[in-house]
Amino acid sequence: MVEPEESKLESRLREQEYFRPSSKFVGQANVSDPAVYDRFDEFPGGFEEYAELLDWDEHWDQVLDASNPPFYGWFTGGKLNASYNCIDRHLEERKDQTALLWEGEHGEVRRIAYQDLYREVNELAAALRAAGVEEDDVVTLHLPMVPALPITMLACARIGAPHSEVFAGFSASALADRVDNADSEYVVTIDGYYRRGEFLDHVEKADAAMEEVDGDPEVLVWSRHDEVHEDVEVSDDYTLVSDLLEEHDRETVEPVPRDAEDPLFLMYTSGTTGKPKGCQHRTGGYLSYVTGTSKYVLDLKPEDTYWCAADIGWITGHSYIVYGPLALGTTSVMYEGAPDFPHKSRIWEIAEKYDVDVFHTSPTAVRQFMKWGPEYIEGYDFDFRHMTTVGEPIQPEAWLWYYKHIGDEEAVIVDTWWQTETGGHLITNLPALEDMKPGSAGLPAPGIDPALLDDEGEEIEPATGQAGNLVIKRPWPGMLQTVYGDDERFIDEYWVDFSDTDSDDWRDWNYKAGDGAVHERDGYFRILGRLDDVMNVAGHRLGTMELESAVSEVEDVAEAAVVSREHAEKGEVPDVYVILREGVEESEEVRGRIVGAVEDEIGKFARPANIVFVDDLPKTRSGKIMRRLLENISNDDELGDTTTLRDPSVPETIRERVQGD
Ligand code: 6R9
Repeated sequence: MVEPEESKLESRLREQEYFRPSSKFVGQANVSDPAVYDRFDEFPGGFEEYAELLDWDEHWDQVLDASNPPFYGWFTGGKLNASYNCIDRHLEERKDQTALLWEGEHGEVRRIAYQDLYREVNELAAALRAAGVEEDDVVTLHLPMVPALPITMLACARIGAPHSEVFAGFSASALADRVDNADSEYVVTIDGYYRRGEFLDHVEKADAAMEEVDGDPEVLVWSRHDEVHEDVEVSDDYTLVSDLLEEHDRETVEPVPRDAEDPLFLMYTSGTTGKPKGCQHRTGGYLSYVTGTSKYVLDLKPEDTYWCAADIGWITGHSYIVYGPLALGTTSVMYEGAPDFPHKSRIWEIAEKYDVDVFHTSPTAVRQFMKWGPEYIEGYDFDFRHMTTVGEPIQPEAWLWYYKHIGDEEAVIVDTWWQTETGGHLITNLPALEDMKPGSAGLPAPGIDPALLDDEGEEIEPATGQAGNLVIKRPWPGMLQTVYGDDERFIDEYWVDFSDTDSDDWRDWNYKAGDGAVHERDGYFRILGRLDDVMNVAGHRLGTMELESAVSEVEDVAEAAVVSREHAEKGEVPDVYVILREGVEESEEVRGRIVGAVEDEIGKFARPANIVFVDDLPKTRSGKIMRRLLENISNDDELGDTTTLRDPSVPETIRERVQGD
C-alpha cells in the first residue's frame, strides 16, 4: 500500500502543480520583491546592481560597450582584483570565519579562515611571481578537490595571471592539448589524491603530458600531505610548491588592479568539433555576475554554510564553490572524495556535521541517491534551507524525491540552467519569488532575455508551449569574451546561425545555446537538452567528435561513430559503433584497446558504455554517417527515415546485432 503522504505529493505532481516556497523562507530571502525584474530590464544599467556588490579600484565608465558585437565589453574602464574581492575585503569583519571548509576522503578536516586564506594565497602569489609568472601569463592547473586548487586559482587572480584549470579526471593527452592551446608556460599539479580509499598518483599524468606538449612548461607540484607521497616519483625538473612556499613564508603581494575586461580564467569545454575550446571569462563582468547570482539565486549570506557538491574542475565549481560564495564572504564546503565512500551516507554525514544550510548538486547525483534509497538519509540530522540542481534536466520524479527525502518538503529548490560559456545561471527562478515546478528550469534570471527560434531563425511566439532553439537575445556580464585565441570560432559556434553578422547593432545578434527548450504557457522554460553533437554524461559535457577521434586512434579501428543513449541514472551514456580493419577479429582485447584509447585521450569518466562491432555504418550516398539512426538503435526507438541511405538494410542489420548481444 502506498503511504498517504506519498500519494498526495504524487497527485500534486501529476497535476503539474506548483510548489510554493514557505513563508519562513520568503521572510529571510535576499530577494523577495519582484521589482528586481523591472530594475534589471533597464538594460544594460540594471546589471550595475551586481557590479556594486564588489569593491572596485576604479569605477567603470560604461556598463556595456556594444560597439563591436559579439565582442562586448562590460563595466569598461573599471578596475578590480578578484582575489581582493574574495579575500582581503572580508578581513575586517570576518577574518576568523571559515572561508573554505574542506573534508578529505579519510575524514581529515581543514577549516581555512579568511585570514588563513589570505596568508596562503599571498604566499603562493609571491611564489608564482618568483617562479617567473607574469601578469597575463596563462597558468594551467591540473588539480583535484583539495584546498590547493582554490588557493592556486586565487593566487593567479591576485597577480593577474589567468588560470586554466583542467579537471583532474582528464588524461595526460587532454592536459597536453589544453596546455598547448593556451600557450601556457606553467603547469600546477599535485603528487596525488584519494579516490575510493586509493591514493592516485596524479603527477604521472603531468609526466606523460610533458612528453607530448610543444613547449617546455615549468611544472610546479603541490603535495597532498605535508610531504610528497612515498609511492610517487616527482621529477627533478619540477619545482615543489612546498619549497617555494617556505621561501616566501608570510610574504604578501599587492593585488594587481585588473581591467574589467582582462581575462580572469579559461575553461575548456566540448563543442561540435574534435577540439575543445577555451572559453575565456573576463574579470569584472564574470565576477559581478556570479556574485550577484550567488546572492539572488542561491540566496547565500555570509553566515551560511554552503555546500556545492560539484568539482571545481568544471564551471559550476569555479562560479559557485569559489568565486561567487567567497566574494560574498560565505563558508564554502569542499569534499575530496566519492559520495559513497566509505558508505552511502557520506554526503548526509557531512551535511549534518557542518550543519549545511544551502546544498547544490546534480540530477545525476539525485538519481543515484534515489537508487540507493532513503534509508541512507534517514537518521542524519540536517536541515537544508535551499537546494539547487544544475547540469541536466531533472525529471519530475527525481525532483519530487529530492524535495521530499532531502529537502524534507521545506527547502526550496531551484533548477538552474546555464553553461560553461554563460559564466553563471541564466534560466532559474528566484527562490522566494516564483513557485517551483518540477521539471522546469523556470523564468529567466533578472536581465536575461531568452527566446526560442525555429530552424530558419524566426522567433516562436513566446509562452505558447512550443519547442525551439534556445537563444539569448541580449548580452549579459557573465558571458564568455571569446574562444581563447580564436575569435572566428567564437563567432561560428555561438553566433552565426541566428545573427545578422553584418550588423553592428547588438539587437541583431543572438547567442546560440545549442539546447532545445519549450517555453510553457506560464512563462517557464523547460530545457530539452543539446541539439548538437554534444552529450551530457552524468553532468559531464562530452563532444561526439572528441570521442570518435579518440576511438579512431586505435589501429584496429577502420571507422567509428559515437552516439548518445539515454540512461536512467547518468542521463546519457556514449555508445560506440566500430568497423574494424580488414583482418582484425573482434575480441575482448580490441574492446580493451578502444576503452583504453578513450581513457588516454580524454579520461576515465568518458568511457563508452557499449562497443558494438559492425560490418557497415548507415551512410548517405555522399558517405556521411547518419548518427541519428544509430541513436535510434541505441535507444531502441523507431528508425527514422532511411531512404537517403546508400544501403537501407544497414540499420536493421545493426539492430539485430545489438539485440543479439
Ligand atoms: C553549468 C553546466 C551545459 C549544458 C547545457 C545543457 C545542460 C545545464 C541544465 C541543463 C537542463 C539544467 N544543462 N543545466 N539542462 N537543465 N538546469 O552544466 O555547464 O558543463 O557547460 O553544460 O548542460 O545542455 O547546454 P556545462
